Amino acid sequence: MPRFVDRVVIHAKAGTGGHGCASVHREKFKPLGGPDGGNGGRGGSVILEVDPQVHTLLDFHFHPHLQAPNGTQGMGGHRNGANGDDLILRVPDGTVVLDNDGRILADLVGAGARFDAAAGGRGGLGNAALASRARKAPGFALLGETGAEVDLTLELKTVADVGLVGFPSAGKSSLVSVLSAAKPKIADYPFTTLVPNLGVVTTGDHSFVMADVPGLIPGAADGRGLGLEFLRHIERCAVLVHVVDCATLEPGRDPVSDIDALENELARYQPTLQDDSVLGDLADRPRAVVLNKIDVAEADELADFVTEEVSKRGWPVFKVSTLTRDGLRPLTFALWEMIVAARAARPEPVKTRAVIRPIPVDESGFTVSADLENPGGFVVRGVRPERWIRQTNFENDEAVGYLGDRLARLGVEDQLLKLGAQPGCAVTIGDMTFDWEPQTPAGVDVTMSGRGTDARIDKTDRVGAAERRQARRVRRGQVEPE
Ligand SMILES: Nc1nc2c(ncn2[C@@H]2O[C@H](COP(=O)(O)OP(=O)(O)OP(=O)(O)O)[C@@H](O)[C@H]2O)c(=O)[nH]1
Ligand SMILES: [Mg+2]
Repeated sequence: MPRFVDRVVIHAKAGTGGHGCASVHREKFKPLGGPDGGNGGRGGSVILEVDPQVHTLLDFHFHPHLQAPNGTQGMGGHRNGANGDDLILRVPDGTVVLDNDGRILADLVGAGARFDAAAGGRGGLGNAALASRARKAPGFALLGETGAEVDLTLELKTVADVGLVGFPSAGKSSLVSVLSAAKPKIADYPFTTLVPNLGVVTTGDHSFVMADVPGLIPGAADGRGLGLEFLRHIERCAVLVHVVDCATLEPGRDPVSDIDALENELARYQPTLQDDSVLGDLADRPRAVVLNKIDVAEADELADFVTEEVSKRGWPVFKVSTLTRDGLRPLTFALWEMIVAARAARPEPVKTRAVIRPIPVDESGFTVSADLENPGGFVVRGVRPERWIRQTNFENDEAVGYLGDRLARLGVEDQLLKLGAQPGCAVTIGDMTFDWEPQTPAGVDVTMSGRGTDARIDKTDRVGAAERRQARRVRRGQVEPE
C-alpha cells in the first residue's frame, strides 16, 4: 500500500446552486400579499489550500472524487436557501495544479496558499427578487446553476533549498540524518529510499531545507531503477549536491564517472515548472560535490586523488564521513553561502500566499453566428445568455418570457434580425435549441410589456396589460387586429 503519493488526478465538482422559490404571501384577509419566494443558496466551491501539516497527496489517491455540497432551495416567506459550505482540500506545500493538457494552473507555495478549483453554482433568484414595477407578481423563479466540474492533476514538487542526488547507497539519507533531525531509513542495499525525505539543516543562525530523493542510476531517464520521477522534488532547489560513494567496490565505478553518469541523467530531465518560482534547467543549477565515506582508508585516498579532477568543473568539493561526522561543518556553511548567492542572483520565488483565481471571463459580450451544423439556424454564445438559459425553467411560460425579455434587452434579438434570422429558425444558446419567435421589433421597450403582472394585485394595470398582450399577438400575426 502506498504511503507517499506525489501525483494524483482528482475530479472536483462544486455544489449546485439551490433553485429560487416562486411563492405568494398569504395571510388572513390579505390573500395576495405579493411575491415572497426566497433565493436559492449558492453551491459550495472546491478550494485547494496548502497545509504545512500535510506531506503527501495520499488522501486524494484513495478519494479522487470530491464533491462540495449543494445550496438549498429558497422558500416562501422571503426565506433564502442556505449556501453550500466550501470544500477545502488540504494539500502539501509545493503542490502544482495542472489541467488535463498539462498546463500549470497554480503553483501553491507557502502555508495558506489557495486555489479556487471549481466554483459553486449560483443560486436562482426567487420571485420576490424578480419582482419589479413592470412585473409585480412573477409566477416563476430562476433555477440554481450547476457547479463547475473539473479534472485536475496535482503534483507535489517539494519545497527545499538543497537537493541531494547520487547513486543508490551513496549515503544521501545518512547525510540528511546527521545534518538534521530527520530520521530517514538507511541501509546498505540499493533503493532504500523510495520517497523523498526533507530535513531542516541549521548552520549558525540560519537554517535551510535539504531534500533526499531516491537514488539514480545510469539510464534513469529511460526508466531504469526508480527513474527520474523523483527529480521533480528537486526542481525548486537552489543548489544541487552530488553525493558520491568513494568506498564502493562495484566494478566500473569511481567518483568521476559516477558524477558524469548522473550529470548525463540530470541533463535529460525536463522540468515542468517554467515560471519565476523555479530556477531554470537542473543543468544550470549551482552544484557542490560531497565525497562520502572517507572513514574508510581507501575511500579517503581515492577522495584525495579525484578532488583536483572534480574541482576543475568549478564546483566546490567536500570530503566527509557521515559515520564519523568529519567535514560536515564546512559543508553546511558553504551550502548556506551558495543558497544565499543563488537567491540573490534570482528574485525570491513568489510565495503564492494570495488566492489564485482562474482568469476572469469577460461576461459582458455575446456573439451571434450562423449555425454551421444547422443551415438557416444561428448560435448565440456568451457567458450571460448561456447562464440565463441554465437559469430558466422551460416548463414555465412566464419564465421563458422573462428569458426572452433578458435576451432582447441584451441585444440578442436585434443582432439576430440584423443577421437576417427568420422567425421560426433554430437558435441555439448553450445546450438549448429553440424556434426563434421574435417578440420585440427593435426599438420597443420590453420592460414595459407588463409580463408577470397580476391583475388582481394591481387592477389599474389590467386594461393596459390586456391591450398590450393583444397588440403583441397582432404583431406576431397570431390574430387579426380588432
Ligand atoms: N563507512 C561508511 N558508511 C556509510 C557512510 N555513509 C553511509 N554509509 C552506509 O552506506 C549505506 C547506504 O547509506 P544510505 O544513507 O542509505 O544511502 P542512500 O544514498 O540514501 O541510498 P538509497 O536510499 O538507496 O539511494 C548504509 O549502509 C550506510 O550505513 C559513511 O560515511 N561511512
Ligand atoms: Mg536513501
